[in-house]
Amino acid sequence: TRTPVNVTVTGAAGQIGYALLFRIASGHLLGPDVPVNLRLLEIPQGLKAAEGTAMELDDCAFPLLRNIEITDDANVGFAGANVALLVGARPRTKGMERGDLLSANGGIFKPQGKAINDNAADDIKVLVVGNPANTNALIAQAAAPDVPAERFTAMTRLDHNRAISQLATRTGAAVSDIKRLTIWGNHSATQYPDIFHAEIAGKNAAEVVNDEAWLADTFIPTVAKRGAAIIEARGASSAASAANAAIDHVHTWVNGTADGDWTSMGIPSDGSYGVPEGIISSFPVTTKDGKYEIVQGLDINEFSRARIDASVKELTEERDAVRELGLI
Ligand code: NAX
Repeated sequence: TRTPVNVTVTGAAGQIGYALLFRIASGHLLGPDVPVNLRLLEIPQGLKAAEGTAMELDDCAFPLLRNIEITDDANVGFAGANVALLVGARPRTKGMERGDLLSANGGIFKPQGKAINDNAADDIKVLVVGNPANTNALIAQAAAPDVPAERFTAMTRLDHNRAISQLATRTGAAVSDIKRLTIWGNHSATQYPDIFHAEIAGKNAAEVVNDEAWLADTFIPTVAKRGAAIIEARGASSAASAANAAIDHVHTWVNGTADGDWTSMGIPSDGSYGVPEGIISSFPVTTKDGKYEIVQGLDINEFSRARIDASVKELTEERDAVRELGLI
């Protein structure tokens, strides 16, 4: 039998945590034959609710779940972690400026990055879900100099999945027929969902759609503002779909992309496609044997170039702001 994998979830008592933990414990994160130990990291006010969630996890009698530890100490929470899902973050509240938001999150992600550096397993893989996810990932990464930079990633898989779903609805295609969609840039309203290299049942998606006005005026804003639309409809932000995307992100990273397809991940740029090296930006990536690679050689048209550049500009501004704050 396999040794259990240690999975740490921060913000475990939150709504994404509640949708996420049961799927990790039932084997959807790593596979149906991989046992897991769960470490739930919360702030002191969240500990009691996390204990309640752990009681429910016990009550599921999941065959793959070996043990659960609950803590508010990051050094304990990340001890021996093989996978860390950083979900807990400080949300933007009324009257908060971007600088306030970045520094509040720096207060969370800098110490967590250090705790990962000092305590996690050598093969640690980190996914940052808590917003602003790309820049929070950059802060954590900068605080973990002994961990290879590429192990710090940010979630744009929810945007990726949303874009596939919108494209399927528009074209009448099955979700499973859509391949090679790309989210570029920041997980924010400036993100760019790119269908120019996507395929629908083997045909070029942009040619199937053949409607640039729909792309510019409907598709892109619908995907980019979907989070706000969910809040408007549900009275709460995306939780189950966000948890599902986190599962997808890690599952794909560990288990690989299908032949002929790719996914979208926020990863440290190596300078590809003119994205400044070091910022954590979303790219098209293939994965294999627990490693990812940026898909190279895609032809970027003017429509795409302008939108990638705009989102990347926002990321470089966020990087400059956290640099100024001494967070990286
Ligand atoms: P909740 O407010 O329901 O839960 C957050 C939890 O994090 C709380 O239980 C809180 O006690 C805990 N927490 C706060 N600071 C912590 C710390 N320093 N250490 C450990 N735990 C801490 O939020 P939820 O709806 O679960 O969303 C979590 C985050 O995901 C938010 O930042 C949200 O903006 C972000 N999202 C990111 C998405 C993405 O695609 N990247 C999509 C969904 C979601 O909006």
